[in-house]
Amino acid sequence: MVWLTRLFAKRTTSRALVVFAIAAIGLAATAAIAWADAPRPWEFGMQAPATPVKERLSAFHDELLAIVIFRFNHRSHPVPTRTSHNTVIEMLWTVIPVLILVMIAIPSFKLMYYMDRVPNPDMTIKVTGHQWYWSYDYPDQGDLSFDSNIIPDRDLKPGQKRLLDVDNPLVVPVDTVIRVYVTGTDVIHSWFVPSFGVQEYAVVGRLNESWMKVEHPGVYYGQCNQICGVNHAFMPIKVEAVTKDEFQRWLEDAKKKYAHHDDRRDAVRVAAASDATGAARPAPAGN
Ligand SMILES: [Cu+2]
Repeated sequence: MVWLTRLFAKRTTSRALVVFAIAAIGLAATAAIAWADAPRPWEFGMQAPATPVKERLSAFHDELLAIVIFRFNHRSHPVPTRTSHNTVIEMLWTVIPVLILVMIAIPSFKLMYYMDRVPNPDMTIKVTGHQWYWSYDYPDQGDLSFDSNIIPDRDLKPGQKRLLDVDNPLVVPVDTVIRVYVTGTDVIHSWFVPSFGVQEYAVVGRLNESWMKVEHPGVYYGQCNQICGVNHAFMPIKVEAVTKDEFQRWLEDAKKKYAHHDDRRDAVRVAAASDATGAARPAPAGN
């Protein structure tokens, strides 16, 4: 192989001779090894292909190599291009992405802080995730609390949304800054209401905080979006945003309606895991 190295080193050697020599060596090597191959001392080129894939890989490599030999040699390119080790280009492709990232980071951080800081909350709601329903507490509204369960398919009334409507929706007043505490009692859930931009993990033993200020009365739906068990898909969230007057009226009724629910806090209920639609869920005890 030393003679080959010298051959390359000689500037006067014709390219055609070099290519012919390489091809001859390649052919000879392929013929000699008889369909078995392993790395060899002074190996020149790739190992012989033994599969259709490797045949194509080798052929592609050889095509490119031929182009490189004919196109990019010292006679065709006496002065090499400086597309590598080009200080200007390297500066640009470092600095421009940094500037782009900074441009993204500034509004991104502003938004993260806006989401994170509760601006002088008018009221607080505590959301608790359970396998597989939510419960809602209004600690500063006379400790009102109740469970919110999916409406099974068989009980759906016209107009109610399958897998989204619940028996007792969360009711909140509009134009009110509401601090939302989120926690859990069994596994990790996540209270996710897309229209509110609120998505908060419900973790046992932790009190996570988010906030919302609903601007328009209406009904908003969400879902648990942390895989939390067999009925993960059947613990939807329904929020009714009402005017402040309507909210006060609802509060009066709700305090009576949910008054007997105080024993619920210690209750651990396991939903019927056998029914994938949630239809066979037993009615929560105490309702
Ligand atoms: Cu969940």
